Amino acid sequence: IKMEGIMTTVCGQKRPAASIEPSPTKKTNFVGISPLGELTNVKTPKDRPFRVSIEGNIGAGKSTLIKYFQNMSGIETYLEPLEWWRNLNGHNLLDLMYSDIHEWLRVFQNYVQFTRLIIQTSKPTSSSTKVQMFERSIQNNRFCFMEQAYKDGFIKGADYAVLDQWYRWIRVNEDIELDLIVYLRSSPETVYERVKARQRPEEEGLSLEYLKGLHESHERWLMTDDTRFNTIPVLVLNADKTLDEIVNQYKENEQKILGFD
Ligand code: D5M
Ligand code: MG
Repeated sequence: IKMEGIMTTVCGQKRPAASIEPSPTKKTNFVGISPLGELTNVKTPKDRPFRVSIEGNIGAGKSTLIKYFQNMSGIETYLEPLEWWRNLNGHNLLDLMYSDIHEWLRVFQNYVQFTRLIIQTSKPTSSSTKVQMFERSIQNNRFCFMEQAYKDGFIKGADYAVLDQWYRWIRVNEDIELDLIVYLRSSPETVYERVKARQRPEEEGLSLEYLKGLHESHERWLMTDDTRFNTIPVLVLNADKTLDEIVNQYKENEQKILGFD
């Protein structure tokens, strides 16, 4: 897939690289039939702020985007709780996960899902909050990292099934609805360079192969019209550009990203 240009070809279909897709009629977000039955009682209250999740590969620039928006009035931002993952009663789950992924990815996925649930269901701190902006989402966990972990053989069928049951229960019983996903779309080679440059200790051994897998997983989740994977509108931004160009994209798309347009 070529990353340049306005039009990109995905699964043989032409698709604009920066556009908001109309939200298809809501069916279900899930692959297969749930043993819990049809998801008819999904809560979708309208008396809450606009919810946008910033998605993209490791090193795509999610935190940078969030920093751009974080001091604007009426916006609450929620960075990934990296410090929770790094210190759970003294255990560095992020480090354990990268040091032995077959052994630890399962528990890491569990804890990430749990912490994302806490964050994504947190009430805005002020009644004047118009927008809640999240760095990644519980949907990301389910449809991107978890799918890839299973595909790579890092978690087994039984692990996958249990995590999936948790997700389904959450989806029905909590309001985790998102109104928009901003996909910072990058090439694996670009983010590989950025990850190496930022030198997060846990990510030292992170391979280009792993980033390629995660890239494909983001593509399958977000660059598709298949409503079993995603029904949330997606705004795609080119994250391969220089920082200045990227900030310009934020400026140009500000109203869309905040749900005002
Ligand atoms: O960095 C976030 C870090 O956390 C990065 O190393 C990926 C990892 N991460 C986040 N969510 C997951 C899940 N669900 N499974 C495995 N690894 C995960 P960032 O630069 O913000 O992408
Ligand atoms: Mg980050």
